[in-house]
Amino acid sequence: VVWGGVGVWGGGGGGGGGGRPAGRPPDAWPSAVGALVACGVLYLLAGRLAFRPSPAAGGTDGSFDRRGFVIAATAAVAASAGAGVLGRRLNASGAAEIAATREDIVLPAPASPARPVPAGADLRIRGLGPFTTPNKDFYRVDTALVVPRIDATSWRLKIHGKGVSRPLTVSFDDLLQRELIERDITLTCVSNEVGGPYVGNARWIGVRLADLLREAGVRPPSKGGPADQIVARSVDGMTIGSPVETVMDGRDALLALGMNGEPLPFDHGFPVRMLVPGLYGYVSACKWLQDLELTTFADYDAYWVKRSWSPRAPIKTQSRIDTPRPFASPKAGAVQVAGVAWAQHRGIARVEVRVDGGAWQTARLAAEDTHDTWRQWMWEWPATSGSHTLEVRATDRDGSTQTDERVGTVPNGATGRHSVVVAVT
Ligand SMILES: Nc1nc2c(c(=O)[nH]1)N[C@H]1C(S)=C(S)[C@@H](COP(=O)(O)O)O[C@H]1N2
Ligand SMILES: [Mo]
Repeated sequence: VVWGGVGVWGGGGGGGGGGRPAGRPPDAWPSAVGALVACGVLYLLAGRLAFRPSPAAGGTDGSFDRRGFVIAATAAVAASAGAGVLGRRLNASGAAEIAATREDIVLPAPASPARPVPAGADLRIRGLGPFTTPNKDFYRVDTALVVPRIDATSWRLKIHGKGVSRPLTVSFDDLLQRELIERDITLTCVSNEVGGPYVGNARWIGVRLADLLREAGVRPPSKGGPADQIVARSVDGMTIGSPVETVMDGRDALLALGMNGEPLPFDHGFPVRMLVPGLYGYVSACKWLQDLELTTFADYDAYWVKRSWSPRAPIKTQSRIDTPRPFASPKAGAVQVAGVAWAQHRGIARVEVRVDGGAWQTARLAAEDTHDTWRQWMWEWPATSGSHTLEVRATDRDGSTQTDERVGTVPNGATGRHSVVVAVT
């Protein structure tokens, strides 16, 4: 059990650093090394604990090397404490000892509240997650070994670079005093495989990034501005580049301070992160933000772009079957097939399902919240016994239907249709 746990831990961490969005071995090293160290420690401890024939007794009844075990265990505890200290040193903010300021924050009511989620947006079907993803269940994708803990009272954001005629430095309080907007936005990771879990929907509160940029004198390229890329830099050194044109085209690009009614959780970028509806996270959603630099795509490649991912990456229209689960065995008769579909900033117009490659059937769509959010769907399947393949496809409001062509996540998001095989009894 313990060995399996270490495997999952190391593997999961590797996935976190390496698998998403890029499967680059170097990013998986820290957790791979951690897993190896853990395996070594367990091996040593297991050796100490093993029952061994006692040479003195000459028998086969076990005795165990208690002293050796205590020494090894003590060393292991000391080593892991050391690793913890080292880990905190690795934290770029150096803020481990700074008391969390998060608890004291009271987010003011937004000047522009999100409209209530329409009653029909959540189909409340068993096996289908809620329309709004609770913070504790929201996927997390980042390269941080140790989650940065930033003191919001000393946090500052700089806005500078090409075409910034009035460079700005703002504090967290400055942002709180500005006009806050609240919006529902579905975030997706480019490393999400077809049918994968790296997508979630939350109600965010923050300030309009375009307003701040205009105050800093920034003009989008279409209005003659010299910068076409805005590079967000986090305290842990991540760089995320977004098109200035997109950020300033009127969509609700945010510097987000709150998520689902509370200050951002540390895992999701406290105190401030960026969000741009319609763009994958690695080109829009910098967490633990501390710097915004206006530059060009020609002059600068952000972190994942240096690692073979595309500089620009709008979210592709996708859909997922959440129920029935793969290899489920529902009873013949009416079976609820349901899931989610997303095409942020375009919106979902249609979802269709088919069985065993037959004719496409139109699913019932849940009420639309906004075109920046995902949409639930369901289709009642008159299921007959036997093994069947369910397949889904979505069409966005631009009229494009999800392609059947399967491509992997690199360099700008997976395509293909999600399918699920079930055995109806
Ligand atoms: N500082 C920092 N911000 C980051 C990342 C990161 O590794 N470091 N990962 C990005 C990616 S790839 C995604 S998909 C989103 C995920 O945000 P979440 O963890 O809040 O879901 O954060 C983005 N912002
Ligand atoms: Mo991502």
